[in-house]
Amino acid sequence: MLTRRTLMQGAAGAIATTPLLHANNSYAKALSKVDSSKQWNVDKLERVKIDLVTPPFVHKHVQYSAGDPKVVEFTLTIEEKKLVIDNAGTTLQAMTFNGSVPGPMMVVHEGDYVELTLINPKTNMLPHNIDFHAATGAMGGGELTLVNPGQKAKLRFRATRAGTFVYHCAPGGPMIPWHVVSGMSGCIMVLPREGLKNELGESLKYDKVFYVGENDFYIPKDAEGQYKNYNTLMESYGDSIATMNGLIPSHVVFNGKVGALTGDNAMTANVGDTVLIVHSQANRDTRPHLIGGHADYAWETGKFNNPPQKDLETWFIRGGSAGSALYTFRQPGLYAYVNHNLIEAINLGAAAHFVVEGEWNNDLMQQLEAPTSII
Ligand SMILES: [Cu+2]
Repeated sequence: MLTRRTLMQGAAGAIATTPLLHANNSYAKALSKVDSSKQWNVDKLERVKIDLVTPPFVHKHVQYSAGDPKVVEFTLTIEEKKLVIDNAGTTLQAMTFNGSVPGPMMVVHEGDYVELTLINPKTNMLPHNIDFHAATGAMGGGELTLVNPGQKAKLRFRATRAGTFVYHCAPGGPMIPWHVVSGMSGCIMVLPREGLKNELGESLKYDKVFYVGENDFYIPKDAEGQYKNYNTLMESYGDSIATMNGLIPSHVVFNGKVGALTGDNAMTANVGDTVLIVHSQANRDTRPHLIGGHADYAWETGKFNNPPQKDLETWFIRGGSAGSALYTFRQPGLYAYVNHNLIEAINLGAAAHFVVEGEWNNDLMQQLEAPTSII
């Protein structure tokens, strides 16, 4: 019999379960649904040509309300060149996309078509290609983009999954790890068409986005224990493979060099800014940590159609992937952003800085007594 009491119990039960159901349903509804079986006439879609920028910066883009799919055009030019990778002048015979380590970050929206022109100038010595983890199709486009010096190729793929994904060179056999640890990786961020969402399906927006690409380098040493300096890529090959196969990196760095993102090159923000930090590692696991801050939201695996984790202290980025963390700075100051293997951060180089300006909040932290003698 339906009484007022049972009705109320039912109502109470409904209330008790509502938040969970609400969260799941909202998130599910909020996910962008891209029908990859729908055939678009690519020739009639709007085309956008993007000028890529050097990391940690990211080209301008809209975060949400992306409208119909677009064809987004990018160009990457491969540069083989010697780079200085620490403050002692140690050099790497590097291989790069667009001259930087990591290569530039690309941003598109789920369902867009990515159209990449890959150029291998004749001044280079080696064949290269690009494998997009975001792409669907054999070798991630690697077989279709293998270019000798003096050649270029163009690949189009549909970005059917939302998230941050690594791209890297993969020209075959032992060339693959050598090219990757010599600098040939980068990241593409495929945003959901309606932007990022929290676990309840509510919109999340960022004021700034930075791209941190982490690399492990394996610089051979001479008999005296000094890092060797090579005149050409091929001259470095044999020693480099032997050092790589020892699996002990000589350097673990953000953005190609010890100190690339510290001091004058620190990333900047203001108190109240919400910052998205995208972090890739194409070869090896890492564990980013913002000292004195957190990830308000983190997509450790980088894939935006999963609800983000909240309030993380350290997040884990699997080798061969890119993840991201969203944080609103609440206090001014100098923040170190590190790989929290602290040996790798402090002794080998995997550290960056954020300089944050604004008003200090004593409620969050206050020095009650300055250091003074105990006696
Ligand atoms: Cu390559």
